[in-house]
Amino acid sequence: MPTIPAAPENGPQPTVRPAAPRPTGAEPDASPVAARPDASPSATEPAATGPDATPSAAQPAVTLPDVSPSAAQPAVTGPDGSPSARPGASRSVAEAAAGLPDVSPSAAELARVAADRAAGQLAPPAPVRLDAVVPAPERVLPDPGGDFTLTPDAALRVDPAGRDVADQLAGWLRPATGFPLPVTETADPAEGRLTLTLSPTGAATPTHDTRAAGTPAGEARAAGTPAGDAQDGDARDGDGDDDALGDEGYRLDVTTAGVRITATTPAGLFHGAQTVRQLLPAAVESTTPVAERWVMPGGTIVDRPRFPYRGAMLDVARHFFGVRDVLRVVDHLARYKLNHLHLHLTDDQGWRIAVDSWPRLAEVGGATEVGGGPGGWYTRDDYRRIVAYAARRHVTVVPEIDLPGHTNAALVAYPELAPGKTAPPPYTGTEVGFSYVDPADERTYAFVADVLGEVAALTPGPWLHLGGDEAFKVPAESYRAFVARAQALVAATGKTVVGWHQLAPAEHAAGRVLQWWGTNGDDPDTAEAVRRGARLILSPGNHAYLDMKYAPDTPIGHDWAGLIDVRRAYEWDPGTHVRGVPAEAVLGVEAPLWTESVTTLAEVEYMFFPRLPAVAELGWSPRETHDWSRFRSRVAAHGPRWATAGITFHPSPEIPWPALWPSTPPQIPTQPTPHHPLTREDAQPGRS
Ligand code: NGO
Repeated sequence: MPTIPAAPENGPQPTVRPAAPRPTGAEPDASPVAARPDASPSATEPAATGPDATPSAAQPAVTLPDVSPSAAQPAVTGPDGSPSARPGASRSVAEAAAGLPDVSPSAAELARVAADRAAGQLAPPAPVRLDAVVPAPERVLPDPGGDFTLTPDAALRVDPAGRDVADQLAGWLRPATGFPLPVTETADPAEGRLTLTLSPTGAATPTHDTRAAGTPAGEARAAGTPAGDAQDGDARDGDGDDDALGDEGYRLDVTTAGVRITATTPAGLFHGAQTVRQLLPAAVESTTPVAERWVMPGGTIVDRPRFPYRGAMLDVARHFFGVRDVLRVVDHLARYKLNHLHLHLTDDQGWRIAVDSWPRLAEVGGATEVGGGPGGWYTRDDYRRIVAYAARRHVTVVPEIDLPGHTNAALVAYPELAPGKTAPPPYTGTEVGFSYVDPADERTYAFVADVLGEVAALTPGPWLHLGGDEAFKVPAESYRAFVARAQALVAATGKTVVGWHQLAPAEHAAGRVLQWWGTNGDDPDTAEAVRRGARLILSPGNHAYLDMKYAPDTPIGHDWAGLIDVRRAYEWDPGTHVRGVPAEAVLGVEAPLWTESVTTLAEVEYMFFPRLPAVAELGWSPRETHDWSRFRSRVAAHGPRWATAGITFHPSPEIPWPALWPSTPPQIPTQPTPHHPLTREDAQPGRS
């Protein structure tokens, strides 16, 4: 068991929370975690060198719950329920399904015919319902007669502005289908045979009007797939028009003739493409070709988010996570239509971003982490790579430089910033609240200005997160004065301030956003700050903190804010959670993952799933769709998807996982999976 070193002499006071227990070191052979079947060395290599490499393909070497591939992909069974042969990656589905080698054109043709016949005998895939999407769409209009089957000759026709989304969608679908899925740009998507069309041209005519086909919007609402009422100041009109899709909305029409995504922005197209991915059978997550009938349920979805800010936070300071891990986290967010990744870049245990004007911050401050590991930091290129990868997935990076507390690593690097001007020892424990930069020294403000300036220059997004939490040792008046100056320094970079809600008593700054992490919605200071103009991101510690344990026996995580099972993560309303804060003042939601006890990507995923989709749904879906029993059924269907994609998750007993899974539920990882070696390489300065 990794030891948590004793606190330094100037360390924490006894008022702080107890350290989270680290996972116990179970014997390797006692671990019920199954190795991913395709975790061969070649499979662990990145699929491509650029940021566009799909991390799910590049990093399959994570642990999986003990679910056999056949159970994870129940659709690929013969009529008698026996597993069908699973074709290898290097062979076409047709050849493999026929059991024939790749010898000659005639053999290949025979194989194709045989495969077609075999495909006809395959058990139909577990049907995906149009209303099974997570997060729940605003409006769902099923058309049982309109199912679409993706075939080998399918192509994506796309308006040039949607090209990048189409390329990404094709990239998600090609590995499992084995189909070429060419992407062609055409100004007139209706030209030629329509298959998958992405059109950013706004209110385009649907390929097939399902309302005219007898599934009126009112009927869908009555059937329990409600449309959103106007709320949160947005323009939902409830009449089924798609003329108010906004910045992120989309319309999806699935007919026997094709699939069409319509949106006014690439972000909307991207969210629509993620919905398409979810409407295909779970086997679409396979990284190798699978014999499957790629059927999508017919009908129309008109969808847009409830809140503009939907995010997750990764604490890369307590334990460092390399670029590849972060890219994979971005993919997880994007699946569930989360559009912000908050990176907690600095804390007592490590400084994770290179700052040219203060180089020792990363070089010295980055060399530690909780438990005494080697730490790491992002070079400017590393950070740019994360930002670019996220941007392509319509995820905005929100960098946090936590000030004035949580700064031990900075003080180790630059003792001049410390109140006593002497370097504290490096800190690798898990206490909080003991460190701070000297608010009485002008040099501190030069440091803050330089750091914020450099980070802002690297960050295209509008936000800079100032932290501000748990500066217990800074007197209230000095704290408020420090925050006022730091907020002004953020404004000078052109960015908008975000900070933990401890910023509330400080003066208002234009546009500022407070991230509320309380556990009791009765918070007059925050409500008052909102009255003065602040907006809120909701991250209630007892609902949205993904570092909390699911249950008492969860092997990692905290419990200071209570246990958070999936239902607790789901059962709250961001629009009404803090007394005196109206829904219009709520910018959105964020699920933070602090990593005092989280050391690997597999553990990140274990704490994320299935709770991250729960918080994502609170941020995206109209309140009218909120329904725990429906949510748990919808999320259950994602278990096979995660298993197929090699994503670790908690097999929560609250979720009715598909019956085809083994009767013994998948087991949780009981010991940390070591960092992938490539991840460590990513930590090396100059490598990206
Ligand atoms: C608190 C604290 C963090 C801890 C976290 C653990 C905030 C905003 N400050 O949340 O330093 O890591 O709890 O749950």
